[in-house]
Amino acid sequence: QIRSKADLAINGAPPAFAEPLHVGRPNMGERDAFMRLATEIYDRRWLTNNGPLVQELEQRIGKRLGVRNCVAMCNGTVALEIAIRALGLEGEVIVPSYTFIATAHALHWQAITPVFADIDPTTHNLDPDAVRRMITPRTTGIIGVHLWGRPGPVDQLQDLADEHGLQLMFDAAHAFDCSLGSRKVGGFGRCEVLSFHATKVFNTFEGGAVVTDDDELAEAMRLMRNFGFVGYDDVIHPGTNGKMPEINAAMGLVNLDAMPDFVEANRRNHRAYALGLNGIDGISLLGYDECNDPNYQYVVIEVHDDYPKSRDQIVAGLQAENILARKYFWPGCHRMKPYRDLYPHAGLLLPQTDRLAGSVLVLPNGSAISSDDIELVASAIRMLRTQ
Ligand code: T4K
Repeated sequence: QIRSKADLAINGAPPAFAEPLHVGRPNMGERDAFMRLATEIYDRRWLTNNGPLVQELEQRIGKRLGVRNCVAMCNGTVALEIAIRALGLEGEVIVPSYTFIATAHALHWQAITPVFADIDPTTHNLDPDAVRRMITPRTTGIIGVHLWGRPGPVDQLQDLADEHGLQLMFDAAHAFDCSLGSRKVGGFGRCEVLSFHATKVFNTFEGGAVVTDDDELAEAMRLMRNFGFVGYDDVIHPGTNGKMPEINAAMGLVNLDAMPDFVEANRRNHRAYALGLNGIDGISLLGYDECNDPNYQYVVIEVHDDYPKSRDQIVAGLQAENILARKYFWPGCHRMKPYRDLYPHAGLLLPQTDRLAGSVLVLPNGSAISSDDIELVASAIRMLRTQ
């Protein structure tokens, strides 16, 4: 525990942690089970191109999420690009700016204009009224993001999409295995995109998938992820290389078995953070609703005006302790170089995004973090307040 100002690294004390404490330390399932699958891959000499482990992973994820199709991909960004193309999006597509840059890039990369809409400051998800204000005759779709794994306003967005004849899809990179009440994430909109990056609650080293109940859409995406090939010689669709390798699927199968442990560790960590941060004026921890089967992957705190330091000062203080807290998703996509020149006035339309991007920080979580670690992190934040 950091008990006095003199214990803080910014005041010259040794850092609280000898090794860096990372936000996205990967969750790892059983090593022996992974090695067994790796050996099978070696013996089989089938390394990629829709191998048996990829097919098994797709089956298991589809069943788990209650969707008819899971199309595994090499990462979440390519999965987004393929889904966007399969839906025929063009012109302008409305997205939040308060998201990882990949959501916007997946559009811009395909010469589609990402039009940034503001968020609801309490949920951090798209505000349907703000989305409505951004619809123009060039709009073809909306991409909602279930930020931090908390499901977005799916019904309101679906109503808006229906009213204006727009396509709706979701970036569910954070929301693997989460629900909205009794409805599992995976079945909302025309399709939903998952990321299985190393830093996600469920990882395949790198990886991703598009899940959908639309068989035709799934078939198109299966073609697109494999250059449009059907059989050995025939190309019937434009495409790219979005395939997931077998070794990634092996990691996925092992990690699927361990999901209850990962989520339980995250939930335990969340409780420990809630306890540790309790009563620190000016700091609030973003909660999860138990009814929505959260995966608790992100420990998100907001620094309010009555905390005497800025968010960036806290981050600097924590980094001095070797606690690598992150400023996700600062400064918002609209202020990143590829977009700020294209949309110089976007900031005026995004007051909540600007405010949140300047006041949120994400703390270390995952199965590699212990309750002692969390006590130490919380005590650092408590002491930094008085510093
Ligand atoms: N949509 C949304 C809403 C997303 O959040 C993301 C990805 C995507 C789409 C795209 O999906 P992918 O194409 O990535 O599948 C990280 C991840 O790279 C990215 O996947 C994730 N979102 C984003 C929120 O976070 P960085 O640049 O912050 O990651 P990085 O490398 O700094 O890792 C975070 C921490 O984790 C580091 O302090 C080190 C630690 N770490 C990381 C890796 C990779 C480890 O300890 N071991 C590791 O193997 O973006």
